[in-house]
Amino acid sequence: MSGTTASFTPSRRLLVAATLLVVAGAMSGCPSSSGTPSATATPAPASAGASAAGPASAAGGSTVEIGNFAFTPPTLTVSPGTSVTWKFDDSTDHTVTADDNSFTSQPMGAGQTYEHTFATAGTLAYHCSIHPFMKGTIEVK
Ligand SMILES: [Cu+2]
Repeated sequence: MSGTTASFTPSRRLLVAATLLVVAGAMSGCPSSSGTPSATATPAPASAGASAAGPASAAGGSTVEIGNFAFTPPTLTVSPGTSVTWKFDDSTDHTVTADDNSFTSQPMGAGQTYEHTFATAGTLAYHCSIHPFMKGTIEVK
């Protein structure tokens, strides 16, 4: 689904080019021009792509993934006003609950998201109220 269009392998490209040349030669019916079929016309840079550099994350927010009974990343640094989205993707429900109870989510399961905007600078620890050993931190600065 990404933009990587690895269509032709170089060898297949050459094959196609050679076939075309042969066909063209046969159609022209002129065997005299068989000096050296200059197949070097279009080198076709094989390494055009090397494009493994997809944009890591969409701008405008930050995301914490919840899976395997852990918040990832455990500490997320954002600037004031950032909306943080927690993506629940685990086999059981979790919550996102601030240690100071300034915010909390409902217990949520895989596929759900919870969002909270951090308006002011500070360090905010949070946890899962169902599994208190799950801890995370949002640093706003
Ligand atoms: Cu949990």
